[in-house]
Amino acid sequence: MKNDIQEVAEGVELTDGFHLLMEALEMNGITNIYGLLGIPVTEIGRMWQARGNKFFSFRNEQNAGYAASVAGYLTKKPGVCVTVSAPGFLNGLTALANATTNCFPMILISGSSEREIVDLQQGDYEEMDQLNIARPHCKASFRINRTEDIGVAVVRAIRTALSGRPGGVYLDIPARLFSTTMSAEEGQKSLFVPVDPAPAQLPAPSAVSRAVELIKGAKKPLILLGKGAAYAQCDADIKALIEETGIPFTPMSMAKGLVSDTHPQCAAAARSMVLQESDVVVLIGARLNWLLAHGKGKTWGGAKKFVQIDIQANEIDSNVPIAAPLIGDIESCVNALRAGLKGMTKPAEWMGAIAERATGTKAKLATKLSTATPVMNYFNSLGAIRDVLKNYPDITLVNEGANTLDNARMVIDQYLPRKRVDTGTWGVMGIGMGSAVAAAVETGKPVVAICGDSAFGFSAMEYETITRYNLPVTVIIMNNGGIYRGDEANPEHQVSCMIFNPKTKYDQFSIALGGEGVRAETPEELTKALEASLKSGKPTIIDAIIDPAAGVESGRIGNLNIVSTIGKK
Ligand code: OXT
Ligand code: ADP
Ligand code: MG
Repeated sequence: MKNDIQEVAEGVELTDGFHLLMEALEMNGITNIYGLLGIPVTEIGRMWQARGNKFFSFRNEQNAGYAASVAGYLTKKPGVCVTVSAPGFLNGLTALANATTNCFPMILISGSSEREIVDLQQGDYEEMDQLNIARPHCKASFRINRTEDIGVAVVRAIRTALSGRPGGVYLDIPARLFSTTMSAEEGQKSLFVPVDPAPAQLPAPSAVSRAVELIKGAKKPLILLGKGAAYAQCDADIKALIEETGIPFTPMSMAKGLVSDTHPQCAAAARSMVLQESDVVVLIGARLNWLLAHGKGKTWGGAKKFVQIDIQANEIDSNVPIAAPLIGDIESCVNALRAGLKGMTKPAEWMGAIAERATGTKAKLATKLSTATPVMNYFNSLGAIRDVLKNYPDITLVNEGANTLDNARMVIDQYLPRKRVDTGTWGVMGIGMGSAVAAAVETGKPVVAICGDSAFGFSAMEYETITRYNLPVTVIIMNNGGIYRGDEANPEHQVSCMIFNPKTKYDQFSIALGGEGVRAETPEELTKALEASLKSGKPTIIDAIIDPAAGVESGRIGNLNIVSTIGKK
């Protein structure tokens, strides 16, 4: 192969693929890599660290990938994950697909086998046609074949991940390229930084006027904030739009805190009412997918019109007709709306009705949160957690599970933008520990992960990653002994497929992996343990013992669970 030939004169200083890749990443502001090392990428980790950068080494690539994707979401720069070939690549691919689904910018870099062997299927070490396997699961799948192309490939990956709708990019590097050499001077010249990789995209003036007219004519307008709005990092503009127009808003789960859950215009506690009764809904960075019942049916009540702000033009009309599409970046669209809506009459009566409903719902919830039970349930345990977390508005909350997810989302207020990371668009279990690592690393602040016991199991071994890097992460495991519930009866001579070993002690697991471990059986014990953990900043698992009968099948999405039409046979 051409690459193998050293084409430079003797005495000329050389560089190689490893160094060019690292220099290209560094030049583009990447300082943290999440990954798992082995043939052929091991040297990247060692050299990356030796150069003063951070390599966060995981126990399974899937979790490293989740960490990279969350880093991308939190920083608006692509998170980078490095894996070995075939099996490592496939583990990482789940996370790359998840990043793309969630619109998080991420780059998965995998070492791969040599083309001549893969293409003839001659059985190389960890042989796999990774480039083509990755293709349907991300925005773009690129291979680098020549050292002089590394600079352009990295830039292309960054621009693809960030521009338009953000997402995942796969970068395939055949093993031999890492050690292929070229002139250091020429190599240096081949590296560069892209100009404006996520350019502003201004909405058309006619589209803005159409949306403005619709909103001005509404009697019961509603703003619905999605995680695209949180990602956009134009928090002050969105808050200003809400306050200047007086329109109530409700957040999707990861948009909680973009404008505080305690803001007087927050309609989260009257969610079903506002979805049903509103007449014009302004979607900002939220898709009308399953999480929003596809914009139709009884969730949405009577006739209504949608204004939809999104950067991806073909998202419009994906499920129902959109009366006023606003295609552009959220910051530009929101500010264009603000200009057009200046002086608009605030929907005071509508806001008043919502506030009344929300006050009633909150009072009902407050009673549940303070009602003691012989064994903790989701409400009194989460109530205790909520009261502690009020004093720590800038911790990141990571949340996964079914009942654990749905109830924590309902009970725990968020006060600041991008402080909640959860199972996202796919409702995927296993994002917990990877997300916790990334949130702690990227924000430099403490993290609390509230995980169902099933959910935690998907990434449990990464708790060792957390203790190894001594990250300020508190993991609260809502231990009800099973998926959804822990009280399912065993069939004859078998263990139920929905339950776990009731002897499992997650506090002891933490101690075994070098962290602190506390068992909490009452809300008071939970409060004490959480406060102590947050004060100490030490990695801690709190094993919160929850009544095995407290949960419901599939949490709040039981309607999606398919059951046999003819019953058990
Ligand atoms: O208005 P109404 O009356 O409707 O009330 C709403 C609000 O008004 C009110 N609210 C409030 N009240 C008072 N005060 C305040 N402040 C307040 N705020 C809100 O609360 C309600 C609810 O509000 P919400 O949450 O906003 O609205 P709602 O209607 O729930 O929203 C709808 C949705 C769809 C947007 C929302 O429900 C949502 O985001 N859902 C996401 C659900 C999800 O993704 N679930 C995870 C998947 S479940 C399943 O797939 C699981 N698996 C299978 C599996 C998966 N997922 N992945 C992989 C890789 N493998 C397998 C597994 C294995 S879950 C699972 C494990 C489960 O076991 P665990 O042990 O981990 O967990 P436990 O269940 O705890 O045992
Ligand atoms: P949620 O699950 O919170 O409802 P979604 O992930 O469904 O949110 O929707 C996010 C939407 O935001 C996607 O359609 C994506 O194209 C869009 N988006 C992401 N970033 C921007 C941006 N900067 N400007 C405009 N739209 C964006
Ligand atoms: Mg459980």
